Amino acid sequence: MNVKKALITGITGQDGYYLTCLLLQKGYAVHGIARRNGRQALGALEELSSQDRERLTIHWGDVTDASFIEQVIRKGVFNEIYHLAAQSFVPQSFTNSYSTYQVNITGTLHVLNAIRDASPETRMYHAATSEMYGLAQQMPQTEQTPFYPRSPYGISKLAAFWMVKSYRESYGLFATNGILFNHESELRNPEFVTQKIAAAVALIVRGKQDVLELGNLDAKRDWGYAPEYVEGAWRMLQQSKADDYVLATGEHHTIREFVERAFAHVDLPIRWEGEGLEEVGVTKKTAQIVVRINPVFYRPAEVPDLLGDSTKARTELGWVPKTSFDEIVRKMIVYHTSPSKEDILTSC
Ligand code: NAP
Ligand code: F7E
Repeated sequence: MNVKKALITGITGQDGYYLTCLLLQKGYAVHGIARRNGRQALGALEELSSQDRERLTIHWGDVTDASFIEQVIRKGVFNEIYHLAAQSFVPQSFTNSYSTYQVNITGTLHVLNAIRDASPETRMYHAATSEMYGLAQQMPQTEQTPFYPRSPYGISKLAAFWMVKSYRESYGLFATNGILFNHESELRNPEFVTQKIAAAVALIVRGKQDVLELGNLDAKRDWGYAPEYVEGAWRMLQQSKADDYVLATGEHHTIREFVERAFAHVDLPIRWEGEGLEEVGVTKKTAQIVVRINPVFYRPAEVPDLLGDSTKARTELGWVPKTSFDEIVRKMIVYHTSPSKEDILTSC
């Protein structure tokens, strides 16, 4: 039997973890690129069992290093490359725009050049994003919706999106863009709003934190469950022709709703009082203030409302998101309130 071989850049992130599990379950030989750090820490992959970790081959290096990327791809002769590595936190892209462009644009260029020059049969997935729609010009957003990015992150991903399309058309590479809307999980990095809320609510209910400080409560996001989204990415590479696909649930909710549901799940329902910067979230039972607004979390330019239409992926890939908004909130809260977190993660 021919064992398929895959390379994942950004393997230490949230999606890297779930994609690793999926590919190991499918019998792939999985390789990953991870940035060197003094402790050889593997980020989200630290949650893997030691047996699963031993099945991985890690190449320590940075996607901004062209010769390193070329060497890994030339030697590896991979069937599939999932290019997930990115500076993915939108606020940081405003303060560190140069490095965001370096990693997200130049990193993608190096992967594309290496595939074109050293391994043209390799299929490539690029992690594009709903942030490219930014100040959305249509509701809901499809593959045909015009882009209007609102941050250096969105701009960098849009540049990389066009590079992938251009290499597909210019050199005949099997290169796809997955336009993924927000997807969350127990392993979401703590700086993203869903994980920040879930972690804080779990501490507040145990009396270990007083208040959760947030920025814009009225932004809306189309939130799905990460394990289902990486499965969609895998499906994109199993098609007979490379193309670009939106993955989204088709439902959007405000940050405010996420906060309300999270507190409801720990049996501490809240109500809102006041307006603007003075608005607070107050527990219904004890009138304790548990949410405040801190303008430090506002962005120079907000993406107010994202809502995806994934009809193309549903029709052509047979991809269907299954986990509801409420279930995502519940899973993240359960993870943070459970004494044995490792039992909750699905093992590979
Ligand atoms: P994540 O948790 O932030 O993971 C990003 C990964 O990229 C990490 O492994 C990180 O390594 C790695 N990385 C960053 N800079 C690198 C560099 N210079 N060289 C090598 N590796 C580098 O992001 P995620 O949520 O898993 O998302 C995966 C991809 O999908 C990203 O490209 C993201 O922009 C995109 N995306 C995410 C969403 C979402 O809602 N999650 C939606 C659309 C698109 P360290 O661990 O060393 O930082
Ligand atoms: O913000 C608002 C904030 O940081 C969501 C990345 O995976 O998804 C992610 O980008 C919303 C924004 O994710 C806080 O203003 C309020 O409107 O969780 P987030 P994001 O910016 O949508 C896309 C698809 C990606 O591709 C990205 O890589 O929440 N918000 N208060 C806050 N956000 C944060 N982080 N922290 C707050 O305190």
